[in-house]
Amino acid sequence: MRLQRTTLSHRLLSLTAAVMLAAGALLPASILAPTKSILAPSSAHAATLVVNTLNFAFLTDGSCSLAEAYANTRFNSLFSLDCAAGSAVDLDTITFAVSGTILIGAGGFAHESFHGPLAVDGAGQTVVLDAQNLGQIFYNISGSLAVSNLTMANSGTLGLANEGTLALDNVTISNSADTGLSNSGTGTATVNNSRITGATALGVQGAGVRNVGTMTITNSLISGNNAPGQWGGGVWNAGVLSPSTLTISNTTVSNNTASVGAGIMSWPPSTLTVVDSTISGNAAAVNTRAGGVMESSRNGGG
Ligand SMILES: [Ca+2]
Repeated sequence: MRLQRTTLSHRLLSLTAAVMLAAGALLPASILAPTKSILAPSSAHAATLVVNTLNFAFLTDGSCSLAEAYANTRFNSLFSLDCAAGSAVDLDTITFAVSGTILIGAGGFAHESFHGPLAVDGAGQTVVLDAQNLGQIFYNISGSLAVSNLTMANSGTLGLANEGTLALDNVTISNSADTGLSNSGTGTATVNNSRITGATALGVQGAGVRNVGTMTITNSLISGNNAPGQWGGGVWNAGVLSPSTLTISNTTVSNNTASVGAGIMSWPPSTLTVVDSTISGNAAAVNTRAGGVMESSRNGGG
């Protein structure tokens, strides 16, 4: 898995670079020959970058696209003149002035600590970021990423991968080709009021949620995820380098499938705490007694 994520990171970074390269011909000469004032990390204060077009493309046309907002937060500068500048130090927030579906394709966004903290918030709009089964929309390699009030659909790989500090609020991650939400490394993820549905694990444990870090899930739904031939259809919780910790409260884990541990599968010495939650309708194909919650060799009902 580590190798897979490293490869993915490079892929996402390359894609971002490709977007920049493709956009080069459209950029003013002053940006094509960058000066320190343009591309060096900026000390600018916290910025709000307002996406006002559903066209994802990097195009200097007076409209701020999501690709351009990404670039400005990534380079902590005014890389695109169509959006506000980003900051390397203070929180950048990407908001939306339009509702609809933004076709991301393979143009996913890898966030790292040196980009500065980032929030992407669809509040006030109905925003769907659609990867069209091609790429991954967000990969938080390090640093702080908060995503709220939007849908991430049809990832071609992991729905959202986190190895830093991640906060999700009122987010839907649907129909991912691999695990919906993956938290690994030293990652800490906090999930509130969110839905993770329709993911299919590709040869790994954990279809809906895969936690090998520290994660809290509250007031959420994990449903309709499938781990064919694997363990943990709804949730997989296990530490690789150190025990993981997962707390689930006021959450429904339903109608997930796997070979074993269809609802939730936790592997000691990792810690799983489930409070005031509903575990129902999960189906294990191999160990049919382990449909709901399973911890190591112990069978669970539900
Ligand atoms: Ca533009």
